Amino acid sequence: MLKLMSEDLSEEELKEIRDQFHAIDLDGNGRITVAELQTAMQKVGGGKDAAALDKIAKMMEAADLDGDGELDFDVCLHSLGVCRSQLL
Ligand SMILES: [Ca+2]
Ligand SMILES: [Ca+2]
Repeated sequence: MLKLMSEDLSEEELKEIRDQFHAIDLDGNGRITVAELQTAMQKVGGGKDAAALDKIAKMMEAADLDGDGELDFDVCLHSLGVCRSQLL
């Protein structure tokens, strides 16, 4: 999984994203829920209002390809950058 996703990322970039993933994954189960994502965005200054939180939920929904309500690390590789650029 990581090998596939890391093809166009440097080791450094991958490490940075993995660190961010772990920072967002509050209960440390290796998957990110919409609540964890919203909490993380608020911490870094995003998700200031209901509209922003709704936007996070919508992006989460769009990124959650298998529809189980949680994001795996490989999905987050793609979505973290998008979330940050839109919300910060
Ligand atoms: Ca989690
Ligand atoms: Ca999922």
